[in-house]
Amino acid sequence: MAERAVVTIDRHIIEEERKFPHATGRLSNILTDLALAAKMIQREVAQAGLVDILGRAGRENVQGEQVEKLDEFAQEVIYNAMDHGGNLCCMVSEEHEDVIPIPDRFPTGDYVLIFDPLDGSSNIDVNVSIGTVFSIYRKVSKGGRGTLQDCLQPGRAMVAGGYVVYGSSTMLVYSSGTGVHGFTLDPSIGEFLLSHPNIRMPEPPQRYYSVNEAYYQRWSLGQRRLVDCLKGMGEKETAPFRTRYIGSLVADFHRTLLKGGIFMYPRDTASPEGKLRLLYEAVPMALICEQAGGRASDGERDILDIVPTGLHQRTPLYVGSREFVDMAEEFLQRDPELPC
Ligand code: FBP
Repeated sequence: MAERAVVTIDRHIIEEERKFPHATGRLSNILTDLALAAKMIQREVAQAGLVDILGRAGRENVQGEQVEKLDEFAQEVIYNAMDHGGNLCCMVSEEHEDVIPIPDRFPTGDYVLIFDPLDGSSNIDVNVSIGTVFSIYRKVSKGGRGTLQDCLQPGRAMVAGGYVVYGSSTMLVYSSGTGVHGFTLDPSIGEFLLSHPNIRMPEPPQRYYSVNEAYYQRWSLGQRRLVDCLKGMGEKETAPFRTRYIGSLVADFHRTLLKGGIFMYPRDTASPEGKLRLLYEAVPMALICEQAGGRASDGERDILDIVPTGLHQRTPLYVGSREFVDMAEEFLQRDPELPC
């Protein structure tokens, strides 16, 4: 019986590139280098309990959070995989305050890489799925080396984006604007193989909502009424939803993408701007979600329309099935005020 065509991520990237007659191959190089970095991070994550890679690195990052050793490892792996290929003009990372320049000894290219090396790091020590998130933009400034201007582009200008989820299996999900494709790492051959071509959010979607309800008292009235409604307790008669919350954005989003529903990280009295970072958490998920037929909003507008003003700016996030994100916006716009 004929073997089903095995499509590695390298082959898929080249086939996608052929759809763009003027492609230089540089974007493909960036995506394949990222896939390599993901394999190296996966190997370390998989044996985290066996080697001295769990726990804190003993320093704080720009967000004021304690940095985990695996955060640092993932940061270094991605930086070293991407700094010398001549494809990038600069990088931005959750772990670095400023724009990361390409070392002078290496040539630069026309793309910007923005990434969260390891998202959900608070779950590392307890063996819960974590992830890497990335987005790629074309350089807009004049001259060789990248500038802040190149890094503060709205999500609509992204040329490719996605994430890696290190879970029961390791999957890389990306889009370069022609649909969403998922690849599962086959450890026996060390290759990401196409396992989920052309991912579309299910219609009708499953009725899942995902939010940290421990912050209920800190939410706006609109947010509280929304969650009450999702639980079938609201003024509007709604068949109750089921809830799922892992506390790891990549894992919560991946479930929402494949099953439908809505993931929310609202703004609240402790984080009036929201907690999640616009550039390297919300925007890449918004691209994947929209490309798969869903929506991503900050409660008022599409995440991909937001023009960033700072590398580490935060945003509320509502992402998932279009009808549920629309519904969330209605509730939020009716009662937006945060409690005093
Ligand atoms: P970092 O680990 O990258 O700082 O990520 C933020 C994050 O862990 C997300 O992955 C997750 O969705 C959220 O924070 C969980 O926050 P909370 O513990 O407040 O629910």
